[in-house]
Amino acid sequence: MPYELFIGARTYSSWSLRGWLMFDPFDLPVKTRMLNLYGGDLPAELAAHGLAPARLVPAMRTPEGLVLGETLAMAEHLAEAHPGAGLWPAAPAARAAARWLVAEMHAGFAALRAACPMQVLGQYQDFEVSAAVAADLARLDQLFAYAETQRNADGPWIFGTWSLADAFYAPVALRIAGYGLPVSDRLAAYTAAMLAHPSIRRWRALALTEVFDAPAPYAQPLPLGPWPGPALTKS
Ligand SMILES: N[C@@H](CCC(=O)N[C@@H](CS)C(=O)NCC(=O)O)C(=O)O
Repeated sequence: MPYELFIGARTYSSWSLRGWLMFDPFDLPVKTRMLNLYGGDLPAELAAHGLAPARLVPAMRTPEGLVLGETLAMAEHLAEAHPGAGLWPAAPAARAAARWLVAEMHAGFAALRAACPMQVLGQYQDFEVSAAVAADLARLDQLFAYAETQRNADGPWIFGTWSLADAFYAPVALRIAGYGLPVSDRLAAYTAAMLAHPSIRRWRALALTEVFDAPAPYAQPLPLGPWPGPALTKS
């Protein structure tokens, strides 16, 4: 039995995407199961699949039957179980910095998350960036600049090669894309790399098959333009 990963709507569920990005880019086999994020009683649905006390998505079950219902625990468990898969950066300083960034993502960026719910349908036009969102974007750039000083490898990802840090920051890149947020060259390049990543493209292709009852979740009162190609993010 491979890992089982229980997720919500691919179109909107940023945490589900984080969970999936702990598997797919590392070639860790996983069976993905879709739950109804908007059914009204997610904890009961999770319990019906034997996942109590998990109450949010993603949740996962390991091949040994261990249930985990928080992304940080999932990340650490997978890194421990697959030491050769490179989930965390190999060098201790980079690994510690990656844990810092992941923890700050897990706990922070409240303004950006609230103002720009993740969606992969298109790019909202004319989104007005509040001071709080601008401050979150500035903090993001500061953290990425710091990560660059801890890198041991070249590449487009936060620590050079893809790591769990990128799994946690991917939804932020998709928010930059989905709302046309004005960002530094560093963040624009990261967003472009993320839009081109095969796992992200696969995730979005499946998201586009999803159908939701009207009104669509998280719809913004703004025109929705096409999903940006890598060259279309603003800087
Ligand atoms: N801290 C959790 C966050 C998970 C989370 O907020 N998931 C959302 C979907 S993106 C959810 O399950 N929402 C359903 C609800 O709040 O009832 C983690 O790291 O796994």
